[in-house]
Amino acid sequence: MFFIFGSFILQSLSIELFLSIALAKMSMGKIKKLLVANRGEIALRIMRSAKEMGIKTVAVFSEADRAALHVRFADEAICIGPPPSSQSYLVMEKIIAAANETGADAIHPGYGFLSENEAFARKVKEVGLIFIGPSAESMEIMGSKLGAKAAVAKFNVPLVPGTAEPISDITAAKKIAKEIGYPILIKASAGGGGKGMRIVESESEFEEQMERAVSEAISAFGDGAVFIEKYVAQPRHIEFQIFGDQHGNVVHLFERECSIQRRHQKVIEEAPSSVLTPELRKKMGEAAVNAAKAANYYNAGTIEFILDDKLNFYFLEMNTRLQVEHPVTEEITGLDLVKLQIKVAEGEKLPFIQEDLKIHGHAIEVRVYAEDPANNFLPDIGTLKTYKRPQGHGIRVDDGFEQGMAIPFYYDPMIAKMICHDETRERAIEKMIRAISEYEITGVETTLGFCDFVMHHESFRSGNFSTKFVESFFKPEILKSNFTEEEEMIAGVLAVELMAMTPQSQATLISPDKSKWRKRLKVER
Ligand code: MV4
Repeated sequence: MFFIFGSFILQSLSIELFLSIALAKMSMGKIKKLLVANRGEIALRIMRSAKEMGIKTVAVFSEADRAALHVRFADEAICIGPPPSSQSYLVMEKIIAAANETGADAIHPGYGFLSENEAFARKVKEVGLIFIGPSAESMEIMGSKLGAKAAVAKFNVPLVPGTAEPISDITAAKKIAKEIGYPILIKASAGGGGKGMRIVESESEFEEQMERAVSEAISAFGDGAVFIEKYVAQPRHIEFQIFGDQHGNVVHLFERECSIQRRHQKVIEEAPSSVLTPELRKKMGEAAVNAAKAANYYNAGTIEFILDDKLNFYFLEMNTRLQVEHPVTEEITGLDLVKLQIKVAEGEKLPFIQEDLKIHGHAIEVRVYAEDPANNFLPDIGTLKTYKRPQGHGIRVDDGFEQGMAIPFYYDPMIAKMICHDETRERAIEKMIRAISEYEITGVETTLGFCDFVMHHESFRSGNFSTKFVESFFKPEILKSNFTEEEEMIAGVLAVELMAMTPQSQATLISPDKSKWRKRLKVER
């Protein structure tokens, strides 16, 4: 009897213990407070999703960002140093200290800054915090281009013909280049953004270009390893959004077309791509999922492909972060990718399988930079004298500014991302044209006029364009003056009339905003 009673107590004790461990495990992954190690629109975008999930938010900011919107939006904010990012947003210790000080249990790196830094991901984990992103091991595999190519090759992902190893011996390299066939590309293994990349048209320029590629790679990445690939002329840049959980499930969330870029900086992205057939989408999607599996990948990632004129596709690299252009994927899938990232980081399984996912309509994103497209896209830092966002159905503006704010000179000059979503590509373009015309920004030059030019361009509208779009079709003069001779004559007449007026009537006739002069001239006509 005593024995039975004893074992009953023991049993119920062990059940209780089991239950409490299980409960602790279930809530262990639950994030209560999230530190966002970023600034601007992406910090706000991440915090919005966290807030909806009942998660408290912590902002970090540099001295240049004291008045920034992400600081005001967060539940708590900590200053992490002087304006240069090398002394603030890039200092791992300061960010981890801020997390400890505020009792945050997770860190979201956003994009840029520390988002693809494997040492940071490792450190965050070591101090017992959750890193919202992939494992440091996955980041390490994909961080080297050659390492990434070697890993995905084992999973049947198509690669551009080329060398699998870094090249150092010129004679051997020339022999390989000849076999591949000119033109070829020399790329830096540690590369990114086209740095350390050289086209070689023929054998006679091989040595010179190789020397340049190596020295560029050393100065930019401290690593001179380069490799050779067949040069794909006028490719399209198509990337697949993938998502994995920590239980081995990986799906793709379709593609984004990112061919409209200048100097390796994207300006316009859309989803889906107008060149993919359902069959090609399925094939590329499967290759993207395989590439992610090759790195035991979880959380959000992007597989970059180039597509040649015969619709052959090749893996280029993987980006192990949430990307700037993720909203177009959100619009066509109806998913909130940041919420999904947080849930996956908490240990949850993906709530869907591939077959559940469908494309809804078409989404286009334009990046509004404080840059002057008429002047070689030079950054134009200043204060937003007027800042009025467009409104209406299917328009989303992700930004980090309000009227009167200054764009800090220390960081990326992106003012906003504007995303238009509609039933078809044509309607999304029409909506974007309307939205651009409604967007009012004065005080700085912006890329809005350039984006308007692209939206009207026959090559963009037909869907028949490549990564060469900007250099082939865009001439700065296009934006410099598009007044007709007649308009310029009216302007002259108005100027004479104005000189004869009192200052008060002058002020009522024209606004200091140049864009209004044009509207006025059109009315006069
Ligand atoms: C290429 C290529 C053509 N052939 N590789 C540019 C940056 C880096 N991510 C890879 N890039 C390219 N690799 C081969 N074998 C053309 C580019 C390229 C490009 C790629 C994607 C988006 C825009 C681009 C603009 C110019 C060149």
